[in-house]
Formats: sequence, C-alpha cells, structure tokens
Amino acid sequence: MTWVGASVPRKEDQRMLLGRGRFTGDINRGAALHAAFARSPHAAASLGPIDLSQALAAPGVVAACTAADLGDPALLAVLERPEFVPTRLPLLAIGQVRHVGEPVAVVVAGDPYTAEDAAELVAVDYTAQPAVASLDGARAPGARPVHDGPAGNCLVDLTMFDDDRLPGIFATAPVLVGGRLRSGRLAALPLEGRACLAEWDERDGQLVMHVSTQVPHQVRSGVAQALSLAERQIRVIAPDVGGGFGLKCVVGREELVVAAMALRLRRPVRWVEDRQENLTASFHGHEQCYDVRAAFDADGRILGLAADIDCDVGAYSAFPFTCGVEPLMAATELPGIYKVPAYRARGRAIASNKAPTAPYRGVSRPQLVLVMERLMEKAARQLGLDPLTVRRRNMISPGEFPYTGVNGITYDEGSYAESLDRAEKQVAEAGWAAERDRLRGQGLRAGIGYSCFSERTAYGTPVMSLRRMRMTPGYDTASVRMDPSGEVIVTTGTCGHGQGHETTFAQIVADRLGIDPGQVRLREGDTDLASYGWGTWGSRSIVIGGSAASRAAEQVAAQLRAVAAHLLEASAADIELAAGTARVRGDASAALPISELARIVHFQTHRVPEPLRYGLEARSSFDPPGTFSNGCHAAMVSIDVGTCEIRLRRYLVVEDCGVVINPMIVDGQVRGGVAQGVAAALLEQVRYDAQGQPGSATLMDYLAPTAAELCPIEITHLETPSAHSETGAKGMGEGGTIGAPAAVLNAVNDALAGTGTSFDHIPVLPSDIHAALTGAARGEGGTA
Ligand code: MCN
Repeated sequence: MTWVGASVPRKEDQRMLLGRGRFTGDINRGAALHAAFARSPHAAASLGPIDLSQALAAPGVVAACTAADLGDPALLAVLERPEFVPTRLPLLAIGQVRHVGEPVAVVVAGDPYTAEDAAELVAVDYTAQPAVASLDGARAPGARPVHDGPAGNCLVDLTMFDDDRLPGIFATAPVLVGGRLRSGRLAALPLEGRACLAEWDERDGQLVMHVSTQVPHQVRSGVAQALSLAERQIRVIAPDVGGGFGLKCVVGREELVVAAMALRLRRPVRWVEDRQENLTASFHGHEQCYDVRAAFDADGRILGLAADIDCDVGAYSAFPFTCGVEPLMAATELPGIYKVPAYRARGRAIASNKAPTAPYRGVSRPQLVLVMERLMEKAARQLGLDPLTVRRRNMISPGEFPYTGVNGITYDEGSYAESLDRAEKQVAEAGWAAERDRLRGQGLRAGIGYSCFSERTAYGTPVMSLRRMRMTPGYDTASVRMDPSGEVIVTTGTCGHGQGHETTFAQIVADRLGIDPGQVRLREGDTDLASYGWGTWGSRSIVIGGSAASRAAEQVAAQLRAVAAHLLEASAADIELAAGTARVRGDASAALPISELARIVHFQTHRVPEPLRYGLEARSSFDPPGTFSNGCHAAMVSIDVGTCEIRLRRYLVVEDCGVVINPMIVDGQVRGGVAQGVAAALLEQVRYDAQGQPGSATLMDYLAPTAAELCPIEITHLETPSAHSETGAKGMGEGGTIGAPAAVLNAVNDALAGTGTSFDHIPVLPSDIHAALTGAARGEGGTA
C-alpha cells in the first residue's frame, strides 16, 4: 500500500473549518498602523501637484506620502528581447495616471477607517485625457499612446513562427475556416484579496513582511530591487492565503509601498485590499482577440494555421512576468494537441488605460483551446463530418509520443484519443442525447459540446528561458529533515494557497520514508526557509516541488537504511522502510522503529559511524522540461427562448494528470477550475466604458458563479505517468478552467443550430442569445 493514490483527507482543512487558519489580516500586532491609498478616478490624466496637507491634518493620521516623498520607487519587469518595450511600474503614480484605481498617494493612520477617510482628503490636480479603453481603440491609427514610445500601444510584437508555404496552402486548400475569436477580461476573484503586513525587526535588521502571495521570493526580490535593499534584509512570509488564481503570482505595488512606509516609520504597517480595489486596481487577465485562418483537406485534416493574437494587457507590465506572458504563450501553444504541419503566429501585447494583467488561471490556454475547438467544429460543419471525427483525425495519436510539434514543443505521453473516446462513451451511456431531445421537446433549445486539450504544466527553466525574462523562473528546491522524535519537516520554495500541498507533499514523503503522512509537516511560503523558490503558479508545485521533495526524501531514506543496517548488522540494500519500521527483508525479528533510529542519530551519535552522524537531512532540487496533462470535457446546456437564460445541465470531465497523488484533491481542483471556466463562458466580464471607467466594481456587476449556476461535475481519471517527474505526476491545477469555455461555447452553438447564428466569443450572455433568437445577431461564427 502507498499513500500516493489515496484520498487522504486534507491536513489543512481541520484548521480552516474550525476558523483557526491564519491569514495576513488575522495577524495581530497591537501597534500596527493601517495604510489606505488615494487612487485615480481617471483612466488617463496628467498629474499636477498633490496636496497632502488636509490628509495629514486629520486626527489619527500618522503619515502620508507621494511618489516624490518616497524617492519615486518603481518595479521594472523585463523581457530581454528587442521586440519588448519595458514600462516602468511606479509604486505611486508620478506625472501621469494610466488607469482608474492607480494609487497616487498613501495615507497611514492608527486604524483603517481613519486612513481611508483621510485618503479621500488627498487633493490631486488631475488634467483628464482621453482614455484608450479597448483593443480597437488602442490599435487605431493615431491612438493616444498609453506610454511614450511604443507605436500602436504595442508593448510586445513577436512573430513566433512563420512558414512560407502557408499562402500556397490557403490558396489551394479545399476547406478554409477562421474568424475573429474573442474572450472577455476577467478578474481572478480570490476569496481573500491582497493583503500585507510589514514591520521592521530592529534586532535582526530585517524587514519582515506577511503577504497574501503565491510568490514570496519574488515579492522579496521586488522589494529589494525597488527599495535598494539586500535580499537578506527582507523576509517574506505567506501565511494561509485565501486563493490567488494567478492574481498573486505577481508583485503588487501596494505591498511595496507598505514596506516602504514600515521602513520609514519603523512601525508595523498593514494594508488589506477591499473588494472594490480588488476588482478595479489589482490585476486582470484573458482579454484576447484571435484573428485566425485554418486550411483543411477534404478528409478534415488540418493543413495550415495562421493567427494574429492581440492581448489587452492594461497599463503596465507586472513584475516579474511582464505583459508578454499572454501573447507569448498564446502564439507558442496554439496548436495544442493537434498536428499542424504549417504554422504562423504573431502575438502582441497591447497597452490600454485599464488595470494591468497577471497570469490568471490557465493564462492563454482557455482561449487557445477555444480557438482550436471552434476551428475543428467549423471544419466539420463545412465538410459534413462529425466534429469528433475531425478532432480524432488531427490529434496526436498514441504511437506518436513523444511528439515534437511545429511550434518546437515536445509533448510527453498523453491519452488524447482515449480521453475523447471515454467522454463520448460516457455521454452516450448516460443518455445525454435523449435528454437533449427531451429538453427540445419542452420548447427549450439544448446542445452538447466537447473540448479536447492538453494542459502544459510545470514549466521548468529549459522552457521559461525561451521567454527571455530577466528573472527566469523554473526550478525549485526542497529539504527534508527528520527530528529526534522521527517526525519530518519538509521545506520547499513552492507556496500553496488552497491546493492542499500540506497533504500531497506529505503523501509523497511518507511513502519514501515508510512513515505516516501525519508525521510529515510541510513548511512553505517563507523566504528564510529556502535559498530561493518560484512559488506556486503554472501548475508546477507537485511536479517541481514534489519531485524535489521526493528526491530529498530518498536521500533521507538512504541515511535511515544505512543507520539501520549498521545497528542491525545487515546490508543497507536489505533494509526496507515501511509502517514506521526499518526491517531486514526476510527476517521478522530484525527491526527497529524509525523513531528509534532518529533518536539514536541525534542523542547517541556515538553509536553510529562518522558519516551517519549529526542528523537526518537532505536537500534537493528539480527542474523539468515540463509535463502535459490532458483531458476531454463535455457540457450540455439549455437555453430558455423566453428569458434567454443559458443553463448548464450536465458536465463531464475525463482527465489525465499522470499518477494521481490524491484523487480527492484533484477532483476538487477540477471542479473549482470548471466553475471558473464555465463562468468565463457564461457570466464573468470586467467591463470598462469608453472613458475607461470600470463598470464592474462590485460583485453586483461582476457575476461570479454560485452553486445555482453550476451542475454536478462527473470526473473520470486516466493515468499516463510522466517521465518528467519523480512521482509520475503531471500538474493539473488549471485544466478545469482550460477545457470548460470551449466545451460550453460549443454546447451553446449546438443549441443554436438552425438559427443561422453561432458565437465565437465569451462570455455569451442572455443579451447575445436574445439578439440571436430575434435575428438581430449576425453569425460571427461564419460557417459554423
Ligand atoms: N495533484 C495531485 N496529483 C497530480 C497533480 C496534482 O494530487 N497528478 C494535486 C497536488 O498535489 C496539489 C494540487 O493537486 O495539491 C494542484 O497541483 P499542481 O497541478 O501541481 O498545481 P499547483 O499546486 O502548482 O497550483 C497552481 C494551480 C494554479 S496555476 C492556479 S491558477 C490555481 C490552482 O492551482 N489557483 C488556485 N488551484 C487553485 N486552488 C485554490 N484553492 N486556489 C487557487 O488560487
């Protein structure tokens, strides 16, 4: 029996469910001051003098500062490419504001209410300018530049791939499909917004920061770079973090301002973001537009693909990923699981007067899957073929792994065809078609949609270095230490924030050491525990951190075997570690509890030879080329032709993330991800008007999904182990979000079959349906 593969209950849930979690806002410092920000009400304006006098005079206010007072600190995220235009991210705006909600001054007071009231007394002389509030507006000839310098507001312009055969292919192919496919701007919406508590530790000469972040080391580097400190002078701790979804894998300027104020005042300073700030002034994602063309042969095989991809990245490049993250991923990974012989892709990051963007869950994969799945459907319709047949004819098939695509990506072994076969079989066996017909018989419109995809995960240094980020993430490290009582501490540079790492890392290490996961304690999210770590994003933790922990645990296991062999006068190769005991294989009487070995190594060191003395401890690292999970989603929706409400009726996921460490946790990840993907398809959208004013600043306007909008999600696991992780696991934390929008959109279009309308954008809203059903909408899906 192994712990890996078992649905071990989540260790972290006990404290969460009993209200004993410790989030940044819970950390009590009697003398803590509170920061609030004066923020721009304009999307674009030049900044005249800022008058802090009234704010400073307010009772209870301790300090107030502008950028100039702080020496105009800034962050700079850089791609080392000529096609990239770096844009300085000032911690507080100076001279110019570029989006509503941009902080222009900070006020610090004894309580948050006083600080917020005083922030409203900051008098700023704005001269409003016309805003660049849409992709079309930003790209239009003569558009006002968001930043001085780049033409057409283009911060990155990269033609990643090209093929001079494409014009010929498009001229002669029997079938051409394409169109403009768009996805709306999204907010990640973690339950806990951003939060930070910074305090100067006089004794250690260290700025200690508790931050609600996914990337403590990058926050440390950001503080060090912006405030000119050595990294050792800063300790960043992520306590319990109430979700991040990518929003917290970049460094927030407010966190750094709080650090600057704590340094200046030598008192603890706290800032806790409210929901309005979270929706308007943090980071968004996924506002993308694809102009695509694809050529197919008469059998439905793709011959060529060309795409121009524009991402509205908002006003600034977030640190450290830069605004290149969405267009680079989109242009590189668009072909996905399909064999594309000839490919051209240009990806651009377009600046606008909106909040900046971060790598929100899935980054560009939900969109690129949506694009490819729509192309498959369109080609099938034109050819009169079953859309699933067209997918099968194009996907990488079982004998072809490892497969290197036209985009240079090598896909490790996956179950692309099998997952589609399974999904189709389950849909048939569960009678979805009959249910769809029954719904149609009741006067509803109803449809079924599929999506097939791979989820590239665990991007290691070999892959990340191709992006040419000045700070190149990838590897991670872990250490495993057994204490004198036989309990184990694992430390790593990853930083779970809801994924259940305390449980799954413990399962891996417990198997290696032959102990119970209850004896393993994971410590992550503290920069003083790992020399450097890249945090948790890109579904990297179980492959990269988990493999580093597995390797370190193997080394400790070898140390235990050597100690046991010495004490039991046996060969180390004959010692097995299981159920808390080291025993000589085949000799039931020759055994010692592992806790006894730990006690001897620490307290009776003289009983073991020199190389085995002074502790049981090892450190290791891992840096993979990456893993590819895969899956197939199927969705059924119904549309009420009276109210235009779209209802999700059925949802099914077949997913393959290699060896499953904890099926219950993986199911939870899939369900949460699907909820976010369904919401992206049917509900959520960050809105701005033509002046760049946000129209979705509260949860009344930004429609997060609730249980009422979802339906039960059936999940089937396939397991194709990866050769690129120590455990055989592949990452999977984004797959639900990646597969869902395409499946739902295809289901909506199936429901609309016969109306002459289909959609190529998300979210599809009741207003779109109304237009479709009243004939007001033109078929943007073209021939689909
Ligand atoms: N797992 C497993 N077996 C596998 C793969 C994963 O048991 N074969 C488990 C892991 O042990 C881990 C979880 O599933 O507990 C997710 O693992 P992994 O795929 O490595 O992803 P990360 O832990 O690196 O998490 C990042 C991923 C991303 S990129 C986003 S965005 C996201 C997500 O996780 N944000 C989340 N899931 C989230 N879940 C919560 N609750 N909150 C967020 O903000």
